[in-house]
Amino acid sequence: MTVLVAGRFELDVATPCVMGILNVTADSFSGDGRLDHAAAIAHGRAMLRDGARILDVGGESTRPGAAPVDEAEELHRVIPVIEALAAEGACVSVDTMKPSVMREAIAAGASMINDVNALQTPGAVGVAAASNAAVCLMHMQGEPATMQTAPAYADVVTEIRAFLQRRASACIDAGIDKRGIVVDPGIGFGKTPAHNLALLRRLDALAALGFPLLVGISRKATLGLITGREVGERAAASVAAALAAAVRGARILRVHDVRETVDALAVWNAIEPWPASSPSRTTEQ
Ligand code: 9MG
Repeated sequence: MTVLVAGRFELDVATPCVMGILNVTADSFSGDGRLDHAAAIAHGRAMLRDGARILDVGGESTRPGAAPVDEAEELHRVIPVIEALAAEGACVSVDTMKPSVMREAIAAGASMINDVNALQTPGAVGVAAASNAAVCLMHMQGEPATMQTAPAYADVVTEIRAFLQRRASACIDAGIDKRGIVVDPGIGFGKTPAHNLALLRRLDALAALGFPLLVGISRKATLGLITGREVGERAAASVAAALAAAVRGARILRVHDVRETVDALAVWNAIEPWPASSPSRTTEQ
């Protein structure tokens, strides 16, 4: 499957593409949050100029221990940003766990739902099925407040693969178009660094599910552990990890450092073309 249908967009995911992270929060783990709408919109435009194919707009931080945000505040943060960028032609994803925010975001022009809870909140699958938005189903063990306390798996790859297959099947049974489903192992969400590295090494097993695979490792703690660098100094480590993920089958890289990642993917492709080697593109239907 090489095309991802997301609202009015058809994204060619035969080759890897970049999703730019647009946090409209005060407390993003990577320190990149922007509560000012105009600044967030300007940053979104800059990421599009740098080559992002999708912008992932979020108003509630999911970093370990982050304070929850209520629905009204989350809507206030994300809707104006989604409206503005979608009206300019961007393929916008909304990063939320709340069905009500999903619904309003789609009405504001979002073409994709990125749910770190894999649409398990009651009502979430129904909202997605009633729209033509794509969905990203991410694995998380536990919940953001406590997920890093003691993550444990018998076999992390097998368990996460089975979870993603179950969630994708539930979505298809509920009427979600299978051409709009993306799966994601959820690097850092209820996982130790060893779990994260095991998953990155075996992304091929997750890609084999047949859905485009999204990986988000940008600036995360595992990279800090490997390099000894603070969160703001992890761009090179993030690019290296994104490339390694792409080589193993990831087709959407969720990143902060869009320009650097797009350039690295282009250079890799020039040297060693991706298996299905056509230039990545996004078209509006
Ligand atoms: C919101 N968010 C933070 N990290 C993420 C990741 O790795 N994947 C997805 N889909 N969303 C994420």
